[in-house]
Amino acid sequence: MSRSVGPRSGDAIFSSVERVNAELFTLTYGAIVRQLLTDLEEVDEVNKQLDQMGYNIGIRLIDEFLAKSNVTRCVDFKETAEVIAKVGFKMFLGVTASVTNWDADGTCCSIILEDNPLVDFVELPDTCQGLYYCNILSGVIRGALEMVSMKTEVTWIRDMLRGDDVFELQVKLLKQVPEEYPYKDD
Ligand code: MYR
Repeated sequence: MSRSVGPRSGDAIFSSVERVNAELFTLTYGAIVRQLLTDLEEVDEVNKQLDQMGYNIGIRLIDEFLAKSNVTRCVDFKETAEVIAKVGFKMFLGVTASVTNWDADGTCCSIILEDNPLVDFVELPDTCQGLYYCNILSGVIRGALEMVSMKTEVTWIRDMLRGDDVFELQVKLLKQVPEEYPYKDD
């Protein structure tokens, strides 16, 4: 097969580099999960560990997110959820998600992911049926939101690796800690 030589457009080079990066990221994540399964043996322990790793990433990633996205304070949790789905997922995973299933008081919703690069090439064996393969994502969201004063519980409701049609993450706002104004008004 002949390889084309000569100039290529910047876009073509950029997209092939991006694709390789995305594949490397996906394969690296898979290797981490596989190693955790080997080391910890119990699927529940792997779920916990992935969540904790995600949390540790989330508490750091929020600074980069706020700096790069220019997102300012959200007026309410509804706006926050939209920002996560449309801006956060795009920035860090290259895909967007949708927000649905709001409860009456606007403190609980579902984030739906139809496309999830973390699971490209992934098929779970029967021994891993209880595994929440993408649990790192729930931890990232929980950690990031905690840094902007929102205590949340993030739970997987649907998972394509378990045969569901989409990925669905339920995000529940447990507590919003008001940020204290650091100066005294005279
Ligand atoms: C605010 O009201 O202070 C802004 C809150 C914005 C929170 C955005 C959190 C982004 C989390 C990114 C998750 C990416 C998952 C891959």
